[in-house]
Amino acid sequence: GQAALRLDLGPLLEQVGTGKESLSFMRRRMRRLAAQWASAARRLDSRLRTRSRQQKRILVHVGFLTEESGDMFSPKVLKGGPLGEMVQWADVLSALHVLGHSLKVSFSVKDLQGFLGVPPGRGSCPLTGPFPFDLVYTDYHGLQQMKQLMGLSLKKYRCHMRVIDTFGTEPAYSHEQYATHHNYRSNWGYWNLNCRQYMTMFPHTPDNSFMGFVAEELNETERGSIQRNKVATMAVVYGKEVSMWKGKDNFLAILNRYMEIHGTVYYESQRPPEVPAFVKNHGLLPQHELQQLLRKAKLFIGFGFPYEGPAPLEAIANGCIFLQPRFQPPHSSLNHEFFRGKPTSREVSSQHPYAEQHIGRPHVVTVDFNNSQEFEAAIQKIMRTKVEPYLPFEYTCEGMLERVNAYIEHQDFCHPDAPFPPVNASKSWPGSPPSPFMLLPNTSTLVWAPNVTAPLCWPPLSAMLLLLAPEGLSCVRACQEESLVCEPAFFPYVNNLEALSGLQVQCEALEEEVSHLFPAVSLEEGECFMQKEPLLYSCAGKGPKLRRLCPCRDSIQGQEALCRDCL
Ligand code: U2F
Repeated sequence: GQAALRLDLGPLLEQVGTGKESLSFMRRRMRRLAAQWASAARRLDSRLRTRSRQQKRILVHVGFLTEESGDMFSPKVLKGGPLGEMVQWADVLSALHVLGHSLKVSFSVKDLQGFLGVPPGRGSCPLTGPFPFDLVYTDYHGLQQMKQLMGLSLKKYRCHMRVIDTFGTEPAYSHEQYATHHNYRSNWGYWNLNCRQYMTMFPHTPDNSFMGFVAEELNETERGSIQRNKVATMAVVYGKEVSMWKGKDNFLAILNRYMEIHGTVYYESQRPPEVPAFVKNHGLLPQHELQQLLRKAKLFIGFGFPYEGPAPLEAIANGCIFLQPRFQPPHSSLNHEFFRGKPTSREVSSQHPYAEQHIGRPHVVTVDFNNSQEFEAAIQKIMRTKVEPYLPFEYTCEGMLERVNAYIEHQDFCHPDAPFPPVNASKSWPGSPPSPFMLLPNTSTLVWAPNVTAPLCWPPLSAMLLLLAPEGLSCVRACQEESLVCEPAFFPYVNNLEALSGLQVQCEALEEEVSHLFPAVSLEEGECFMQKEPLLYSCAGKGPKLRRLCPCRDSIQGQEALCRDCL
């Protein structure tokens, strides 16, 4: 049947059920944002109505909340534990429901088993018959559980999987054999998925798809009253768990000279010693009360942990300025305990790189906290700076609906020719010399918009701009420096000599290899390298002495996941 937008979250709330603090948290969030989802759906409706959208059969299996995975999260919901993941799952569920698809929701292995039609019993059991879902949204725990239930037949159905993965998974870690032999070891990874099947919390890793979540939107009345009620001397500290306050006394002391400091730190009975007496601690607040506090506050300040959570976006959306530490050198799985074992070598340049790089001043101030002069000057400046509440479009309900809908309509990893085109695709290239060349303004980077078409490719190839990265740079960076986004879906179309000659590269020799660094050109030998393994196409890959061949694309202002021709 056809998918029709739904304005009522009631039926979804019933599907989510009760019985755990994590589920109650998600239900409260869904209820609180229901009106916002409905009005976003109305706005989107006029844009989508002209298209017919198939209703998809979707299973949502939240692995990390199952008893079988140990569920470390639920017992900590009211005690300062991580809530970001639950924020995101609540929003994923809401978006899929609003988009009108047919949803099954599971928080236990037993329910998962029932939905998949695996007969009860011991041992894993191959599924017989067709896979009962078009799409499965799950996480790393859920994948493991499906493997236990379905055994090897999971491999057959893996193209249906979408994995919610906060910090992202890079191709080098995802390819089982390659990761094993090249020391890209991790606690996760190894599933041989196309990395675009991993969906992240922020658009930080273009090798993955950006799923995101939403923050509260303000109407005109609320905006007005926020401006009137801001207290220029009020600061809220980011950190609901005591450990996040350890060793921060001198920052707090400096801040205390200028502002009244509020906290929302969970505590049992006594005030935690890490939280100085001059701090007004409210204890962990329900989400809506935290929003009220943020509406009054001028400053929201992070001390380095948690990384990349939702709270800074909420603060900025409520008119706060977010002050956070720069990390020099950047934190990553190579040098920091928290990221160790995560399937990525992404370098995290501050507590919240999205806020730093995508929002920036005046809403976000990133400084070296070890330099107390710089720190103090930042506080003084923030108190004098006026800002409006700000929320990037991609974190509004409408933005999330638009993006998730585009993925559902266009991302197909099951089609025999998709996501990798037939090998002879290069035949469709125009004869050389290809044209047109372009010089991007203000740079010397040669960019080429090749004239190739491939109906199955999404984003469409019309969005492609091809460039040769400066030596040693990843395609993530190289595209970014031209205000573009690396688009891994385009790699198969540029993994050929025509693309290189289009960029006026002359190859002394040509090699085809299995490596996440290719396609690329080696500067020393003048040797060109093509990619042999489609799963290893990687925006993140970078190597010394290598100039990578990078397919980039444009993006819609405020919606980085989509290009202008993507909709
Ligand atoms: C991130 O998880 P966190 O849960 O630590 O992220 P935060 O940004 O602190 O907050 C998540 C939500 O908690 C809410 C707040 C946010 O939506 O409204 N909250 C609240 O309800 N009451 C309060 O008093 C304070 C906050 C990240 F999301 C995870 O993926 C990571 O695992 C984790 C560690 O890096 O950081």
